[in-house]
Amino acid sequence: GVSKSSHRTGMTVEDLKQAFLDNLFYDQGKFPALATQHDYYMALAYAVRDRLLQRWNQTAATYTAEGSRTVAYFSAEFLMGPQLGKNLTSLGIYDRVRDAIASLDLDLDALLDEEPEPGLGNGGLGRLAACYLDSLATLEIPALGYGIRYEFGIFQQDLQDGWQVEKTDKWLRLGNPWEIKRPEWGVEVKFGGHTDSYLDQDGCYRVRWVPEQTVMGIPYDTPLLGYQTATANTLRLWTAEAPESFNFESFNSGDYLGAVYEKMISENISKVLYPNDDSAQGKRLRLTQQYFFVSCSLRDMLRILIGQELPLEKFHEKFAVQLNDTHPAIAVAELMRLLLDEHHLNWESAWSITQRTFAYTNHTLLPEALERWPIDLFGQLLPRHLDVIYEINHRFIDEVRIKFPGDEARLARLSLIDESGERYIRMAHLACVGSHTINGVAALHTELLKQDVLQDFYAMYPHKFQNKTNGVTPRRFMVLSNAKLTNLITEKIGDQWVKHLDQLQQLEAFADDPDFQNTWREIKLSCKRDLAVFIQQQTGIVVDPHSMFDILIKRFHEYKRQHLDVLHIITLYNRIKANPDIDITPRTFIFGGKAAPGYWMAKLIIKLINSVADVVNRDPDVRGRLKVVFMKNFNVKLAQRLYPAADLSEQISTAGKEASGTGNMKFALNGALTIGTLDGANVEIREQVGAENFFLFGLTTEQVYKMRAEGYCPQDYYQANPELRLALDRIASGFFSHGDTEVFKPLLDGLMNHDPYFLLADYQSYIDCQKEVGLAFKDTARWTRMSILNTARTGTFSSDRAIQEYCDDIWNIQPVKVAQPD
Ligand code: 26Q
Repeated sequence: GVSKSSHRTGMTVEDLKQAFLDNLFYDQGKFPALATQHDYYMALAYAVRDRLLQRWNQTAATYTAEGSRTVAYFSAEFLMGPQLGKNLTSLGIYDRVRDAIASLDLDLDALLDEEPEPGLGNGGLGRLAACYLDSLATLEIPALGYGIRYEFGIFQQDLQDGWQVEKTDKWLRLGNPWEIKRPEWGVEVKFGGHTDSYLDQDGCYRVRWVPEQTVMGIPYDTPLLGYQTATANTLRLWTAEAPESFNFESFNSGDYLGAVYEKMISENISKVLYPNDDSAQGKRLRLTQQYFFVSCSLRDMLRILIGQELPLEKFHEKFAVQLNDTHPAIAVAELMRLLLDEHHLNWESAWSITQRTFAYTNHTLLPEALERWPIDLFGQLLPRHLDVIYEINHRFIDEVRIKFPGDEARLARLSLIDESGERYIRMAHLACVGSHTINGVAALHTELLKQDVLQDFYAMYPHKFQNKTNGVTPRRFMVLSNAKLTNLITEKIGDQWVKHLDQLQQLEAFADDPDFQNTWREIKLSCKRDLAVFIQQQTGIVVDPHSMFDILIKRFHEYKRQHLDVLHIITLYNRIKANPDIDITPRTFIFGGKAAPGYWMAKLIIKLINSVADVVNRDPDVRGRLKVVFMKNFNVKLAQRLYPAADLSEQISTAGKEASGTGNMKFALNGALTIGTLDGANVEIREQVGAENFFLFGLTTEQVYKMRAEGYCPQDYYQANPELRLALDRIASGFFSHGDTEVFKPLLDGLMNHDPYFLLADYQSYIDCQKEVGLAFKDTARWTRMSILNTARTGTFSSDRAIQEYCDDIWNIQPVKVAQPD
């Protein structure tokens, strides 16, 4: 067994301190006089990792011995956030480590801040994957997260003159103490070339893929410890390396540079995360990334299966694979290829295993975001998979023909191949056909999938459709990021709520208790003070912690309507300018979020926010009443500072566009009230907290559809609404842009002439609703009661609830107990 020397595993303050000093000397090669803050962070991280390893190995040994059924979560993105604080919380040694570090005259918060953000995702989808891995480990479900170890994660956002500027995210520069490289489990992945057919020894007709290029996939493993359990699951991310014998011809002909060039090309595969979270422009490298990690992962799973002496026919019994959107959907064709060509199963057996293995989660309602690959590009990269997909399609279309005879239009709509113009492969169709279950991520979203986006698949396979409303982990977004609120809740209702978030309901009993309300309010104020200090450090802007903190943080996209919030700010500003004595609830508007680098309109909206901020923050007429702050480089680290300090959560997407949202849940759990549309999970949040504790505005999805069908004319709203006109005219006049009347013209022209996201139609409803918000905030007792009820009633949005539903309804998997180390 493992030796139990206490400097590796001991949990007393003294053990932890010794381990830290030991690592500083032996791992970092430093002594205190030379050590940087980062050295201290690394020394502490390794001390914590040592304490994870026992549990990690114990978990792996248990799963191997028991041959446990395992979830494989396939995702092109995992937005994990920093690991040190999270692991301290999971191990239950946060306070002891703080003391150990303090005894050396160091500050734990400063060390935590040294950890670079592992930004291996764009936003909601990647963060959801991270929350789900946390819940899987906490619920003691055997699970593996499979993805890509991008050398550069999501770009770092800088601002220059109010414009977004992107910088490369070199998160690995100083090393990553959480991962362990496992070169012994490297696998080969092949690309390109052509297929031909041959007769094997038994005279069987077989297809052979003759690929052109090979790369190695090398796994890097990170332990994921559950909250106060012994279960430590694995996040396994793949890096692309050139195989030694990369290009025989180049090597043999003495073309050293040619060989090195090709090495460089193959290492490109895992170089950088695509920074789009919407459009699916068919880039070859993106498809290469997707196939690369999927192929590595499936081969890895086959290795595990065979290692446990299980037959291939049990693949779907050993593993449940969840496809996080269509990014890994090529797995359907790859598993078929592996079973057919490399393991010689017949089509029927291979297809049965494949369909029983996969389940598919859809995350979008935007038709332009559905992934499609041009056939030519696809066939060049994956010629054998193209054949397999044609065969899947052929058999599927026969099935449709039997169910819906004579309906040629339906066949064209359902086909895996889009033949309306240039020919494309439709990845969502491949995922739907190859999976046993298809799920949406909020109740409304799932209904819209069934009635709209995937209606033909719903007609074909109604039994495949399920809803699984998203959830978020309370360990990171409450316990770790909001210690003050956590302690208060635990004082009142005990500590079981952290794993059973429904228990927050017990707080309802205190919603009207004046003492509790006072403490609740003081905690919120204290979180706001902390944020105010940070804002001043970061931006130089002084904000008043007593003002309402009105926060909008998410990726920039027109459908998310950050510019509707801007119209509200300008409206308040105009009211104050017209009537300096007007009574307005003081507000601090806080924005954060990145725009895809090629998304010009989103970048223009960021520029608009910063331009309005410059004017508003400097105008003495509004002093003490309005402040506008754009926090650059929004990421998990920053998010953890913002949710606890929010009074108002802005969830203002056009109805029918946001699949779910998850920030909305993090805000509500931290006691923020929501102003929102009936979109995504807002609908369910409102149901839970009660209509009287939620600020609802805007068109419904049906109204949006109807308006669009009947012809929507945004100009009419502009003409009919003087305040709206004034707000738009202010922008057009150059008031916020030093007299420049051109810069925001594309934005304004878009709104006046098309307004596909109905800002002008929703403007008045939003402004009226914000007035109610302002009044409610002045009534402190009422606001505090509403805030408490938001926390008390949103326990259902825990990712534990979501994962339990996936386990019961999709994966059919049970927990496996791992023995606690002594
Ligand atoms: C696709 C092709 C090529 C390059 C990039 C992409 C790509 C990458 C990321 C497409 C989409 C994404 C991310 C989507 C996403 O984050 N969707 C959000 O998922 C959340 C979790 O379910 C929901 O809460 C949000 O409503 C949804 O917008």
